[in-house]
Amino acid sequence: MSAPAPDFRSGFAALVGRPNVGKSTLLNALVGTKLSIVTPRPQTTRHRILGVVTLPQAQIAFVDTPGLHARASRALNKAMNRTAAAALEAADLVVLVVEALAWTSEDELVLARLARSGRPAIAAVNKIDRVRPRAQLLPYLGELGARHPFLALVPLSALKADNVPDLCATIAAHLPVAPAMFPDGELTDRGLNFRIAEMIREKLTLELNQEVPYGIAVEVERLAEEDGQLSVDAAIWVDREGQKPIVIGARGERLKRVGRAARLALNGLLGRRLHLNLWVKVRENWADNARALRELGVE
Ligand SMILES: Nc1nc2c(ncn2[C@@H]2O[C@H](COP(=O)(O)OP(=O)(O)O)[C@@H](O)[C@H]2O)c(=O)[nH]1
Ligand SMILES: [Mg+2]
Repeated sequence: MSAPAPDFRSGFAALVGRPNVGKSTLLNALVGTKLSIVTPRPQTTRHRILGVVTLPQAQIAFVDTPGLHARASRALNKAMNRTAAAALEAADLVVLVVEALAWTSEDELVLARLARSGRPAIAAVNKIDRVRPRAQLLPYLGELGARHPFLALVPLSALKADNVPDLCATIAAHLPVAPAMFPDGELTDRGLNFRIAEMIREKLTLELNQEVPYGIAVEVERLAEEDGQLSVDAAIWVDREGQKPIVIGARGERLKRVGRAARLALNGLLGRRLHLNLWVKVRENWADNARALRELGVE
């Protein structure tokens, strides 16, 4: 291996923004693999997710965060806001993710947090695939630039992986000169149990109606090598007895669909065959209970 370049740059870049602007989709596009789960529902991301991009001249440790949101009344939502705020404070650089042509009071709230942190910031203007003609973006970019002294405004589409390398290059140029923090090829600090649990939660969230997903947590209880495949027992925690039949579905059909979808996605992602056993368990009001949150890994 050659010696690191003397002007190699590295640091943490936090992806912050209101729920649903595409932070997790962007993290996955940046890293080139699915590390963070994505659904059309706000507040899908509950944890801090690290995704490392190593370039010839720089290493960027991206941190995907739960969306900062107003009206956080449950313990779970408060913990999610704390996680996002902590990542923002610890970052060398902040990437504020916004949705092209949209600006809401929740964006305003996140920007206020960012301004208070005093961190250097870049704005990633996401979902430009929806903007036709593209010239419509210009006044929006002008207004955004007037709201805060961003180092740069980068229009992109995380979904179509359009202009994502430009964001990397712009961030890299603004990181401190420092050696790499992670070995080349290391993409995340999250282990297999976490990634399996999250994939199950994604498939479940996609299946469920409006109300239930916020009361769902998934925990891998056993993971073992058996006959050349991974055998996984996972618990799906609901916070009320009444949600159990909703998750299981008539004759267990819904749970079967979730298991099948998660298994197929994980087969592709991990390049391994796996066998999934899912159980639905009740833990009353876990989302309001600080101890239960810690036990379920929500920091
Ligand atoms: N059209 C379009 N949709 C996107 C784009 N990026 C994300 N989305 C969608 O926006 C929704 C929320 O995405 P997600 O990454 O979970 O947002 P987060 O809550 O900020 O992490 C999902 O339905 C994504 O497919 C994009 O570039 N274009
Ligand atoms: Mg997310």
